[in-house]
Amino acid sequence: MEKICVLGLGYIGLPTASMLATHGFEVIGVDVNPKVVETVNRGSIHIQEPGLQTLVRAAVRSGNLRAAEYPEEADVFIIAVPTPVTQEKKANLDYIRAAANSITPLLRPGNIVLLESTSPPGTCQYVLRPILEAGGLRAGVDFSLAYCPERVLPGRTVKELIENERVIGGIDRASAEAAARIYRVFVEGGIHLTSCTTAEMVKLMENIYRDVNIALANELAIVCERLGIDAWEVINLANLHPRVNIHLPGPGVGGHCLAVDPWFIVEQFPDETSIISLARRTNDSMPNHVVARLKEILSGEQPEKATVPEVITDRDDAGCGWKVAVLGVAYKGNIDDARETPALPVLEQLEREGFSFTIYDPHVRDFPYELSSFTEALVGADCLLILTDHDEFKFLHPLELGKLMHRRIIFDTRNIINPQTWQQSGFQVYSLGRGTVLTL
Ligand code: SAJ
Repeated sequence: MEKICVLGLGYIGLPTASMLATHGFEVIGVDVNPKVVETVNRGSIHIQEPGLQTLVRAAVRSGNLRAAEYPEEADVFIIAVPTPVTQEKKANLDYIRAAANSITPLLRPGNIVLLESTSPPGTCQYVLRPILEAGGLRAGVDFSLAYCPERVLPGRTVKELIENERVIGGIDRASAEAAARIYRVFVEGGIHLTSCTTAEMVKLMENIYRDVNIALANELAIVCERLGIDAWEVINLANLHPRVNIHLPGPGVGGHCLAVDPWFIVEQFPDETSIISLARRTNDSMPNHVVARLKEILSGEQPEKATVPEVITDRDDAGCGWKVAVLGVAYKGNIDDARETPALPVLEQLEREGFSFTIYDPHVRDFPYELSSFTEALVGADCLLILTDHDEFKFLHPLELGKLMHRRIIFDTRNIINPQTWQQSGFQVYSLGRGTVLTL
């Protein structure tokens, strides 16, 4: 039985390791976090993803998946570690380097090394290759080396891992073919072979395309608010054109991909990437816009029990006295992931501006601000602020909620509620991308 060592048991490494284990490979899943190792060895999961629990349990029970803190000799090594950006928007490849350094002493002739982590163009050739070759073996001669970017959508990881087409880039043709042989075992979508730097660029452009398109939608939303028309209607109608696919506006772009990957190219080519960096800045400015709009919405109202602080601090107390119930902090709907979530800058600004707020999210467990139960979050609130498009928020009962609240105002930044129903229950309804109180 071929042995595969998967480095990193996160959102990609864990499903990939489990998938390989349930398809007849002996798999060692490596993670630096002992808690993750212990959880996986129990057949449990530390991240929520539909179908993942069943997959991991099956993999562990089959005896083919085992987790460990350190890598072991194997036939194939798959690196699936994070590649974050630093504060200065530079790619941080430390985790890739550490993973590569840990496998160099274990490499044997005939091995295959695969990188899955999203990486700046050139990483395979100029970062990974020299580290692995420092052990004395030569890539393309003694071992194969390829870039095999993951493409799965969080929330649909298990399904997409099987069904999506894959792009695999080798440092040479033989490396790409060696990698394809492994993935073909469970991938039902087509597998397309190319060079490793091309594959790195393909992966980045997929997410950049989305980020730029969302920035366009966000710009459109702000213009429509000023115009007093409905951006969502504009998008629906424009998308009827067979060659137009405008994405959706929102409170900002989060997650560990779209908000991060574009910087990998901007860092290398700052003078050639004005569109990419402008899109990033546009999307990053959306939390500001949400708070500005919220203040505008509430400025027509006066909080009844405004508590003016006795000591004047350097904060702007514009929001003092208002209680906002925030619904959703995950970076997008129906997932538990709050990495790079635009909800965080929204909340930080609300805090700076003296608003009080409560937060409810039915999926997220781990968040820098305190999370409340649904009822706790709503009691006495002046305004509901929807930041995440969780399904749970699409079917709320405004009449019931209204009874718990102090004022009936809702600001929906995802366009997921039915404005008519809410208006009929006495709510003032505001949406991102719509200029005024909605009158249908
Ligand atoms: N968003 C919008 N408007 C939209 C679509 C998304 O504001 O029209 C926001 C979301 O709310 C979220 C962010 O963008 O905050 C990103 O969400 P997403 O669903 O676009 O993407 P991710 O980051 O969850 O996953 C992406 C996917 N890339 C593409 O669809 C091209 C996924 O396939 C990749 O595997 C993943 O990045 C990755 O790991 O790179």
